Amino acid sequence: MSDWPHLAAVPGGTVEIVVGDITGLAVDAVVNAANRTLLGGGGVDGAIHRAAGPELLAECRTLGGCETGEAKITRGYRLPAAHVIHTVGPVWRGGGEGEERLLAACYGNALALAHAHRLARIAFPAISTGIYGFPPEKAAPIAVGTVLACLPEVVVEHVIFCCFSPASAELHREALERLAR
Ligand code: AR6
Repeated sequence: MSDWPHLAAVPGGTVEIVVGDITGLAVDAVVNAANRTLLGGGGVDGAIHRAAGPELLAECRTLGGCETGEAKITRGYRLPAAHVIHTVGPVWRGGGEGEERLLAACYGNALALAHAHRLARIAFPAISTGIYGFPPEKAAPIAVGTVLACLPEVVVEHVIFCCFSPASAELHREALERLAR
């Protein structure tokens, strides 16, 4: 039997950890780990643009890019998710250039935008831990800790960490078990 999904009740809502492809999730918003152009790329960004179709890129062209740590919202087009919240994670440069603060800002700003749009269910990938090289074992507690801190303050009530591998999911579960007590 699979260890996943893993579901936990926390102050302000519920947190779920799944292993899979975020483009298949029928939530109010999926978060995209984009770059500052917002014009597509590889990894989860490429997968989201492929699944959403060319209308997503057309809307992204109107947004004027996005700074690292900030977030912008579009419709989801052909995705099962209603919206995409695009955020730009930091490139890992050894940890001395504000990478941890910027990664936390991605999660916090994505949740604030979801709150402003009255969205209840949102799914995050493990931002920055692929092409941008953020060590996954450092990223998971920042992701989980920021979500736990924000959840009581926002209308968002269900957060899914959509991990691409069981190893990534395990890191998120360990962080959740440690930080949610
Ligand atoms: N569903 C869920 N997670 C995924 C998927 C998917 N379909 N595909 C990959 N991941 P990355 P970054 C995981 O590289 O590090 C792009 O070119 C992946 O295993 O997608 O923030 C952008 O345009 C990893 O755990 O994003 C930027 O230029 C996590 O998603 C740059 O990459 C993030 O990996 C952003 O790099």
